[in-house]
Amino acid sequence: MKMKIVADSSANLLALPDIDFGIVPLHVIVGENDYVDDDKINLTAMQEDLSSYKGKTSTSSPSPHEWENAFGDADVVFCITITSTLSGTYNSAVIAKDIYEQNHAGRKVYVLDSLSTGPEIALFIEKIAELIKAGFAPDDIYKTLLEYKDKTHLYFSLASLNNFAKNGRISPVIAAGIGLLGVRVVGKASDEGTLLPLDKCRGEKRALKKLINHLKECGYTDGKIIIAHNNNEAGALELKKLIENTFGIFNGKIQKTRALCSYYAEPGSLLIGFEA
Ligand code: X90
Repeated sequence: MKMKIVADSSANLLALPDIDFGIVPLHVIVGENDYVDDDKINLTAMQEDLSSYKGKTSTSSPSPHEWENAFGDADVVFCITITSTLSGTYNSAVIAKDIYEQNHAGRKVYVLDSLSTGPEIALFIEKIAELIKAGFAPDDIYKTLLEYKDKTHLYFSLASLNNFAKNGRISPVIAAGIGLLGVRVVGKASDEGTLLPLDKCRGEKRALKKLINHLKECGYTDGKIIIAHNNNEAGALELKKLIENTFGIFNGKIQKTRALCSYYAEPGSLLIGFEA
């Protein structure tokens, strides 16, 4: 039985060792330019374009057809999407699932709405890969995944909320002031899969301190952690050091955001997914 993991590009991953894995790209649109969030994208060019362009910019979700193509010829697909509350990506995956299962009797697609994005999705993907390699049956993998989802979190420190507000994905009142004079917002993915602001912080140091406090509140001890940063390796390394100092371990890794997360988590931002 051929099993495959397919996720959208908000996971910030391109490949997975020893596992059949596919990524479906979202798009970042800057005027006439359509940046496809795949392995061929020039992220530096996209960022320069975004910084200099004065007109409207936006993002768009993949079509059902793109999902279907990524399912390939797998008998069982585990499909993980960015939160359905902020993107049409999940809806289009569900449509693709129905078509795929109708066209190929006996095949099955499990679609999981992550209610999150980035590094928390990456944790889900790694968990599924582990379970596939350990030889578990599809239904058991899916059940375990749902239990796992209750133990993971996504927190962030965002350098600006401009693109969130401009695209109607957060209220302008909440966005006001973030980004000015180094003001950051620390917050989390809510249970409903929306952006929940928790603290306004002046300066990165304070933001990192808040993140550590949130880890403690969640009961974090030594679980897996993935940090994703947009052009802020120094901040990611500082956070890693604080985690080591506070919890005695950094059981994780640091990744760079790809296009979709880089658009909303603007340069200087950090995302952190962890198991508590
Ligand atoms: O369909 C589309 O065009 C994509 C819309 C995506 C909107 C959300 C992107 C979030 C990217 C930003 C920080 C974390 C916020 C967490 C909320 C769940 C990452």
